[in-house]
Amino acid sequence: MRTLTILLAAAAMACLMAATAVAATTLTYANFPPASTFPCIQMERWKDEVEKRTGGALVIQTFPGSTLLGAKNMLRGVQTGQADIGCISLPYYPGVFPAMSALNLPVAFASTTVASLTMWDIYQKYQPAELAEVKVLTVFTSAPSNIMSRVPIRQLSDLRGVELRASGSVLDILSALGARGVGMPMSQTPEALQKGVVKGLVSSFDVLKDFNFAELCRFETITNLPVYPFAVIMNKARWDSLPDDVKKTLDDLGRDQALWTGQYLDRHIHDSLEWSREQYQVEVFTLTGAEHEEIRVMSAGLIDQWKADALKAGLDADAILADMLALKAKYEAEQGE
Ligand code: DTR
Repeated sequence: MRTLTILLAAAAMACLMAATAVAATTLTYANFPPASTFPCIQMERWKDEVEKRTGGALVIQTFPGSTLLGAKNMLRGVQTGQADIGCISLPYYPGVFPAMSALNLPVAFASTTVASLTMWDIYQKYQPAELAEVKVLTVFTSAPSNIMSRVPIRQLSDLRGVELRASGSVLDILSALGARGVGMPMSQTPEALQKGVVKGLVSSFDVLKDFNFAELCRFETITNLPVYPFAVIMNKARWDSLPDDVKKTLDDLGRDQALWTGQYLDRHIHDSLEWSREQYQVEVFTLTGAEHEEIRVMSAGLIDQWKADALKAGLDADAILADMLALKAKYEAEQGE
């Protein structure tokens, strides 16, 4: 009798486990930078929200730090199903995203929250063909880009000949200002800095703390260069296989996640700079009004270049740009910027 009870209990347990296994779908989510950085912090928040909102029907298995896919093979890896979900930084794929790269233009975004919400609305309105082969789950941007370097850049003329790591439009702006821009994804930057291949980098200040770049880069120059747009994309066939209620839950989370990430990063860049001041006594330089104007004039050509490329890709460049600027102004007013 005892044996029978044990057997029955074991059988019941096995059925329960099988039922749970059938009910829960696991999706893999790849990311390229280390777990401590903001693209991965937002990934963990998205995972927690999804698991909560679907009551455990979806389980998200996260892979930070290029353990499943890296910065450059992320797009292809998601399209071919090596990962179900992946996080891409659009400026790492020159020419691939003619519409959404508008967010990388020098239009003086000062807030990540504003830039991320603007990006979400632009994506929703235009649904550009460049992202049609994947499902876009959410989008967000980095904060405005500044210089972090091992040599002091007190004024724009100090940039002459200095090798600085960047990507996308920031690379072009650096060349226009006489610096030597070196293009590479963020995930390769720690090694390039260590080895002295570059003397610094241009990105948002979160990386001072999250990569501990403040230890090597004791000099920070506030330049307010463009933000970098990101998209979280999912394999299309895998998306199509999800039940409608789960799809709706993920769709409902998209804008909320963009807002959450923007607010997180806006807070975090301040914490990171404060931490760097306390931990490493970093020096922070500000430029004069005339120097900011010089940056604006030197980078204005990028907007025309973007327009020409967007037109070539069959896009209504003027409409996208006008909408982006109108949304930026709207969200700035709403956020009290
Ligand atoms: N500024 C972009 C994006 C970026 C900002 N912080 C991080 C952290 C980890 C990866 C990317 C980014 C860049 O320099 O790539």
